[in-house]
Amino acid sequence: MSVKVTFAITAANTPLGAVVVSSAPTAAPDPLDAGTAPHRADEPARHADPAPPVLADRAPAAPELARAAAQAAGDLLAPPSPVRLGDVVPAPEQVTPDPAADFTLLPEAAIRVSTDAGALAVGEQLAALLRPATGYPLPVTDAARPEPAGGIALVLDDDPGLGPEGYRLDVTPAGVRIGATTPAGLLHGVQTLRQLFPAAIENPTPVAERWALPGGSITDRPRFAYRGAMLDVARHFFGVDAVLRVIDHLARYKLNHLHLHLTDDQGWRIAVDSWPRLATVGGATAVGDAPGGWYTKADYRRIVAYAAQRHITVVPEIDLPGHTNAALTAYPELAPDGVAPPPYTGTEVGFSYVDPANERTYDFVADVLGEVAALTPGPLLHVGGDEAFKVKGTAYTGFVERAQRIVAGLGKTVVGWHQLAPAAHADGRVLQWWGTDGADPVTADAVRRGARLILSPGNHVYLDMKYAPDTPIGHDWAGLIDVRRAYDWDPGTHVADVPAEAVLGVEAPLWTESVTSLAEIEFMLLPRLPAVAELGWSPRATHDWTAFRERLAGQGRRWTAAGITFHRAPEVPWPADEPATAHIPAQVGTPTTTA
Ligand code: TNX
Repeated sequence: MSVKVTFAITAANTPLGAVVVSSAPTAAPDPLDAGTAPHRADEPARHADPAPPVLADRAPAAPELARAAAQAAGDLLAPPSPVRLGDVVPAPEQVTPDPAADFTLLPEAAIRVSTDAGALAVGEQLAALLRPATGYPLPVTDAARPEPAGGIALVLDDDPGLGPEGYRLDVTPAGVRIGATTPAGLLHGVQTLRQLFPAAIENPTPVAERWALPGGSITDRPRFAYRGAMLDVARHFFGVDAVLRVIDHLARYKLNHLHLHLTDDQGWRIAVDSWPRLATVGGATAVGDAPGGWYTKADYRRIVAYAAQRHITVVPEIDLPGHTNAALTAYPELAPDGVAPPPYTGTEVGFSYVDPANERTYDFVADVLGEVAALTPGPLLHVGGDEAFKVKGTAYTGFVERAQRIVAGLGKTVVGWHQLAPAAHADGRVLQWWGTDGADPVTADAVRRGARLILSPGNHVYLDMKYAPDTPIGHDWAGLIDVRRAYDWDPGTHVADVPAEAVLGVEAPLWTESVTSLAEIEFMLLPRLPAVAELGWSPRATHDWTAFRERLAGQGRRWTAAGITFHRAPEVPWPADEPATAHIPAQVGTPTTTA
């Protein structure tokens, strides 16, 4: 029995105890502005200087009257919400603050939801988000026409202007109302509402806090229909719980697709009944001799169901014809020479392929894609197609065209990396563009023939790239990607000669050659994933780095309160009172021993 010594990165997942965040503005009150002069609940009301005695022989001057009014109002003034209505990531389409309409959630509040199973499920999710920190019971009830009534109403409305994912959120003294045409829209509204509460709402245990919300209205809907992230579970394997947590991060920023890169040279991660050795043999390895693993069909269904509850569609990828060493170790008959290669635990690419000249290869493709399609309610099936350096010309395009027909025969829409471009068009096909130079005539030509694009420019959204030269993990072949670089590009105009209408949306891939734990996943995703999410969701008119970095800074406290690891990128003005516990440790840690 061999003993492997690995180094476990110590996760910074230590939820802080009772964090009370109260960042109400502390500017000196203007005595003439009695209605808005801020003060904090935990300090005595700021009274103006004692009003001078009113002399009988003259009428009081206006400033004196104002001072007297301010004094009378005194403690009755509620402190304003510590969050501004526009402090949301991704930036909403339209924000209309009403400082006179702040609302405070009280212990007796209820969540009232339209009578609809999907809306009720969103109501339960909202309650689950708010109960831990508030400690309030927040019962969820349904009604034909729910009203806020001092709590929160989630209402399925007939407002076609909002589209399938939009919502309208109103905060008034009577409570909160979120309206949408679908449960997905309600959930996006809920994610906005979550960010409008004080950051302590993320605490896993009750916090003594005034749960104030800024008054006003938000009307919001996405710019692009496809907003995604990819997790490579092949280079390193991540269990179901880690994937579910990543899904939570996607939902928080209104992403609606999770692309799972399920197979590669270093590991095959999904059970296939008709070719069982793919998982049992091909799944046993990972980069650097890290532990392998694979998802049973029940595991995969759990991921799909958890994502679906959050209105996130899973896009499974079986990478073909290259990136297949793990499959070849399990089934050497698919290898061009019929000989099993040794398992591969390095990080090179482009050396392996299933034999495009062997009919058995197409049985394999049809069986695998058939089983994966049957597990996947979403319409998209990703067939990879990248870096098959040894399958050239018509051997490559012929293989891709057959794979595309197999996908169509399963009733799914094919997605592939943009290397698929030279192959014949297939109805509805989607190319995932990961280039680093927007001048790409081959892809532009595929678009003219009908393809649509998901944009994942390697030098902007490859979240396996380092932030800076000293980032402890990650690559730099596509350059360093700091937060600004992840944010400062426009999916609508990025690829030359591709019109915005051909762009389905954006996706941030996380390749995991150097990523070995959930803490490291979070460190690479945050804070760049919200930048990509904003490109996918927010209207271009809101694009503004200076404003974005301020809004993003507010997320840091939330991640800390929730025990989420992130990179304190220096270009983001994180609040000074942020405890510095969220740093990923350098590549040192506690040695753990696995047999
Ligand atoms: C390229 S981009 C790859 C992956 C690697 C990644 C590392 C693409 C479709 N393929 O196989 O993991 O670079 O950054």
